[in-house]
Amino acid sequence: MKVRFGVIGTGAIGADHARRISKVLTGADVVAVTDVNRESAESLVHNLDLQAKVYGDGHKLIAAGDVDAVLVTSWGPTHEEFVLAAIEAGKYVFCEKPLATTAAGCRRIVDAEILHGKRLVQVGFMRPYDAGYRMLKKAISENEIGEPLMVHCAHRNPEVPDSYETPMAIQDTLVHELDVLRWLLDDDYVSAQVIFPRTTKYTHSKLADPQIVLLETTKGVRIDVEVFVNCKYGYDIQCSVVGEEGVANLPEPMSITTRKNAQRFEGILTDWKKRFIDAYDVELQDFIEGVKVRELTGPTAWDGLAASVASDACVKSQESGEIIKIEMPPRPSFYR
Ligand code: NAI
Ligand code: ISE
Repeated sequence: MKVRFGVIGTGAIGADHARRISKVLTGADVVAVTDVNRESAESLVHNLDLQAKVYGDGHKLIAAGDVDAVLVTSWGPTHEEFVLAAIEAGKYVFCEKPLATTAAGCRRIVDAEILHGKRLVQVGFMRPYDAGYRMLKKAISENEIGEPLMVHCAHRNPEVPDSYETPMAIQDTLVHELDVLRWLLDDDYVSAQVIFPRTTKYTHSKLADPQIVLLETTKGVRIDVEVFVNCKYGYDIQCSVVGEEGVANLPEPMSITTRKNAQRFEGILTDWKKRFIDAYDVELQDFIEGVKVRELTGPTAWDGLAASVASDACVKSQESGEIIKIEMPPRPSFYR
């Protein structure tokens, strides 16, 4: 039996996920789509040659009898409403990050899922599915570099739209590190601080860019993440874990080395879609397999909440400049 998806939000990642579900992955079809911009939903159906119905809104799509699983790829502030509606309808839901824009919103989702009594939600944190991060995790768990002491990261985008403002560096961009580093270190955060270096001339008045985020974990690991979203030269994700016995670095994406005109060079990707293309494929295939056997194993609503609690602290620190304590509520046994 194929898993029948309904897609809410047919913009950049919604269209890309619809493509992978219908053309790349196995065991699923897109049977329903909706977007506040109806033309966008209609052109997706046309471009991918889908046998899918276009719905007037997300709630009608969730209620549709032939939709088994909902893919939420609309704007962040709409996620909570759709995820809660899917849980209420007893449907599986894959929600792109952020699960909700505040920790309070994530908590409402966690509570609703626990009340339902069975996992229905997977959050679109794809980095734990990336082969490079998996290698890094293996090196740490097999004690190849000893106990981790420090982590140095960079999250660089070539550019962002004008609608991208200072808090989005945390809520939209850093949130990937907030998730993957908890997973990598098997740890939680206890404090966060954001500091602002000299600002690039390529930004605008509502976006302080770059930013440096300093995090501390319960085990005392210190993390620095440079978030630089107008770096111009490419989409570049770096992660270096310094342990007691050695250092493990996230591998660079595979690329040919070209020798030409007395130079030797390697290309750098510019698009997040390409950088994590395999990870997106694997995370969604994993969700499909989970829906089939009624047992999801990917990033949970609790992971969404944990990232959001840390994210809220970082945004507070952006505003005050202070070190903000992070207090994670105790993890319910449901998510152990
Ligand atoms: P986008 O702006 O390209 O697309 C969002 C689409 O949702 C738009 O077509 C918009 O009209 C539609 N939409 C907004 N509100 C709606 C509603 N109430 N009902 C139906 N449709 C609605 O944005 P993009 O880049 O595709 O991002 C969407 C979400 O995916 C965001 O939460 C973003 O953070 C996340 N994302 C995750 C990535 C990842 O690496 N995991 C990468 C890019 C985006
Ligand atoms: C975007 O929404 C993503 O999720 C990308 O992975 C991230 O690199 C980018 O900064 C975000 O805006």
